[in-house]
Amino acid sequence: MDNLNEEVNVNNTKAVGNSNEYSADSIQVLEGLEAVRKRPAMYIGDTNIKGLHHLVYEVVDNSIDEALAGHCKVIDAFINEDGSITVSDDGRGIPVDYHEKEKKSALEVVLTVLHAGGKFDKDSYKVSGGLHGVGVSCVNALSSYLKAEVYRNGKKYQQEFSIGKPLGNVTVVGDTDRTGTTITFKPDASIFTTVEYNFEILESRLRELAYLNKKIRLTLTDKREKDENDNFRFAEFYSEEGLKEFVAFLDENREKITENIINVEAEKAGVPVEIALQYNNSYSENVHSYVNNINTIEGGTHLSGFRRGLTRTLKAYAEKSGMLAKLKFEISGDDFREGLTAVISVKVQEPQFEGQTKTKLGNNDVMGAVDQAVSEALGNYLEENPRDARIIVQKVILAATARLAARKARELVQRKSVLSGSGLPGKLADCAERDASLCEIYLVEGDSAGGTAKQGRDRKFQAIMPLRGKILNVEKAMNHKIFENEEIKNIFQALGVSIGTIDDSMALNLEKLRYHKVIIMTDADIDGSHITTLIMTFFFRHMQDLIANGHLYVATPPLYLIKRGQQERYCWTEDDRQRAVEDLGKGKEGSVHIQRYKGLGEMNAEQLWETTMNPEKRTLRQITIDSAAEADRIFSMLMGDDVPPRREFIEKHAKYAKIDV
Ligand code: 0RA
Repeated sequence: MDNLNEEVNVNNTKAVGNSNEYSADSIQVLEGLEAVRKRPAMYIGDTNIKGLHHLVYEVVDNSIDEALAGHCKVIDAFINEDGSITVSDDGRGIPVDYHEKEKKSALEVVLTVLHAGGKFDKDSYKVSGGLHGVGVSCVNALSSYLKAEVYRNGKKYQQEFSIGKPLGNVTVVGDTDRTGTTITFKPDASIFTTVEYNFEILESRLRELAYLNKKIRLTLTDKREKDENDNFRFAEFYSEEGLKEFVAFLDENREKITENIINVEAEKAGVPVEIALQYNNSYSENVHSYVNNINTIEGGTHLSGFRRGLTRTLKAYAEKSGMLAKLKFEISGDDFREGLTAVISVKVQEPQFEGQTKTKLGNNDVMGAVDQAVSEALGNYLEENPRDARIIVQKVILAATARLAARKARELVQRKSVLSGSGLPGKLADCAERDASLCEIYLVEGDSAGGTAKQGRDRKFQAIMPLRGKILNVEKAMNHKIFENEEIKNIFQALGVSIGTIDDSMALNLEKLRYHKVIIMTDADIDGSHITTLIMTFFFRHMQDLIANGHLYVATPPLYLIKRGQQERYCWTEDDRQRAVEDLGKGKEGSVHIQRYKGLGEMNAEQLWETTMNPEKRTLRQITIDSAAEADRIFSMLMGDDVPPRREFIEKHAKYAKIDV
């Protein structure tokens, strides 16, 4: 195709190239772009910050596909000065020749026909394509402006669009000696609730993509502002070894117990399988799975296959080595995954996604493929590395022993709670409403703020649960310690969900959840943000379903109260404060008084209600699990033993607003 004589058909009246040589005709028209504008959320998930960033992923995914097909090495992304996005690659360039059936150029088809991109090049191994896999035409539909620049056949071509409609035909705008595609788009502000891109969100997705697709260079440049050295903010990602480096990155702040990261790379039953795994001295399981570069947070057949293969292979080795001879109890599947960090990545031609968030793989044949791949590679590794093998088996035995102790502690707690009547903790000030979907519980730092919140709340639907000081650091504690902890028992009991093992809690019994909004409320200072992080870590590790189902929130108390005479303004940011001081400063009487709220305790009940608890006025930040892998790493860093990186991180992101998980 590349050496075709491609002219551009400017008038759209005459065909260029012919169908024997070129297969552009095979593109099928599936749906109009109006549908996308009418119901954007159906195509990109939502029209908030997540959907906004999804547009970039969609474009980058096309370039990744080109790279996976072996034609592209570098992908550069830019946040431009005007807030638009540019994604540029050095692939073959989107074809620009005439498409018979559509009566327009292939480029225009790719950019204006839903799903056209994927149907284009059947021979290439195309498995990428974002969660919704809608293609770049969908980005076009949702952009007030989009420009495609194609470098191909010694020419530079260009075509511009607005809300998905061509502003003209594709034209030759110059000569070139390179190939590639550059897409620039400006998200439509009438569609999205915000059009401001966040560097960190894009950065973490590009990093993830670099690890998942080794040997591709991805860069991100933020042209909106320069730093003190007059440089744009810039990040570059390249991984020579892929998943192995991903696991090393995730475990950077954990103590490894084995020498090497175990690497699995195989193709079984036509399914390419890549896995990297390593054990560390923590007590949590950190297994992240991907299908076609999509993080499958609900797991699925590939994850089941991995667990099966891992358990069977380790069990067989342990039995053969005689290390289990004296053991008087059964080892469970969970025990094999305590302290395990792993990334599983499979590429599936026609993935079936199931589950609430459509991130659970359903294809049955993938299970056996992953099982077989991990069994073979791990079996060989254990034979060749007896030292590591012994360490892993010892860790598994320790996990099984601890699990038994945890179960005993848990049973004790549950018996006690049955005995204590209602089973609700004494410190809980419950609400009157019984319909859980209308109920909220505030987890409040400290008894004194808890008291204010109790006075300030609407007791009809708001419950208050004061937590004393810092709750247990679950990242460092063993399971039975966690379930013996008073504050943690109180949280479980108040929420009405039973205390489970790590594995049980992944499938929490959310029908019993007594409040559909669980709101963390702490002081707006460093200590408060640390406590918020501790509580979020707890939910992340032990009630991840609660987060995944959108039940966890963080309250946002104001930082300042600005007063002048009778006028009062609450402020949440430094910018707010400056503006308020300027506004109120224009008045005549008295001076402007600035009160800095250091803690919730400095507000009276009415103020707390007005600013932070009243649903009409408050802002709640919903916690989501955008990137579970990134969240995992951040939690292990914030909560782990390694103090310097934690301090560095907290200082850099002085507000907890940044550790959005
Ligand atoms: C369709 C067919 C071919 C390449 C592409 C699309 C393509 C799309 C994008 C989107 C961003 N970068 C891209 N690079 C390539 C194959 C064309 C050929 O065979 O030459």
